[in-house]
Amino acid sequence: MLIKTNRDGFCQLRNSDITDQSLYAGRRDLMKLMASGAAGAALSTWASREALAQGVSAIARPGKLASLPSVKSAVPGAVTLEKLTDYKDASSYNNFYEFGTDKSDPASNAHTLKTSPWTVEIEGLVKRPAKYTLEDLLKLSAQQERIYRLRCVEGWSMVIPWIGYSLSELIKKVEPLGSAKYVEFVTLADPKTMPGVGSRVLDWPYVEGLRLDEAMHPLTLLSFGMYGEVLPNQSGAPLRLVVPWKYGFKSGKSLVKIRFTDKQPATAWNKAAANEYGFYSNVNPNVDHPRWSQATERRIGEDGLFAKKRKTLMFNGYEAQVGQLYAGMDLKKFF
Ligand SMILES: Nc1nc2c(c(=O)[nH]1)N[C@H]1C(S)=C(S)[C@@H](COP(=O)(O)O)O[C@H]1N2
Ligand SMILES: [Mo]
Repeated sequence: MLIKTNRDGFCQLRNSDITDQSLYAGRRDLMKLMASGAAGAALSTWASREALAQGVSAIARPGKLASLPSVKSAVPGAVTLEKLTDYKDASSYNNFYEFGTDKSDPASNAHTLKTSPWTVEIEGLVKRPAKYTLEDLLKLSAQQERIYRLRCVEGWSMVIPWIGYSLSELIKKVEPLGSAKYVEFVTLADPKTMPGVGSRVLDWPYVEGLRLDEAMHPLTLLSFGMYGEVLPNQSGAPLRLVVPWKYGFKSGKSLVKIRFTDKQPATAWNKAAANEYGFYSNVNPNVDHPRWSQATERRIGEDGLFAKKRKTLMFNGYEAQVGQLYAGMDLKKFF
């Protein structure tokens, strides 16, 4: 249970943030909502406790982009008590190679991305292949706020209040055939608006993949926003995946195609360096990257001279929710 395992994060939140005016306001709003019974019905006991402790929707709402109203998610594991990463850090320290390979490149360059009109094609082994507009997708299911850790394979992590709904909601609508075993995610590769696509660091378009049961897991989020607003371009606007128990590169940004297949998809990072980036890429402190350890991580925003590294958790802390998906598998072999 998160309340036991995240003592540190909890204490930190109380000491440093509890006096924050906006946090108080958020807690009051949430308590009013709960008292009126509007939110209570949708929240299990643990979820309401964790949401109350964090005052989720009140924190760091930057106010520059269109707001994205959401309800609190009741998906188990969707809320962590750790202190949220500052919006400024989450939107200025990014990996989005289509806009350059430096962490600051996406924030400087992604303004050229044109996020409207936008469509996502669903194809392959499904009963109902379709072309969805962004507007259709936004309405397809209720938007929820979920606070997930995202752990990059390079050794840093963030805690972000994402907005979206489980990808399973969309998958159920298109009805995969019995032969569908994998899902391939293709992201935009537009040389006109994405300066990085001219480089050969990766084989464009950026492609990622999941096993169908991983894609159907309720934690797998189709995300349209963060911190109460639509995604900033550098974070993968207008929609991206967030798979919180896997290394960050599995969470493809600016999705344009979702394809159901019977074969394991060839993914961009695996094609670039198969010995370094496996198909599964579950966060695992016991399986090192060939060039560095994965046992610890640096939390963005805590990178002062004396900041302690954090221990990386098995499946990024989501083992109770997703461990079963890998029962009996040799995770050193299927890394
Ligand atoms: N299309 C696309 N998606 C991408 C990437 C990318 O380069 N292109 N980088 C991945 C990597 S390596 C990480 S760690 C996360 C970073 O997400 P963030 O910038 O929102 O933290 O996005 C992932 N999604
Ligand atoms: Mo990453």
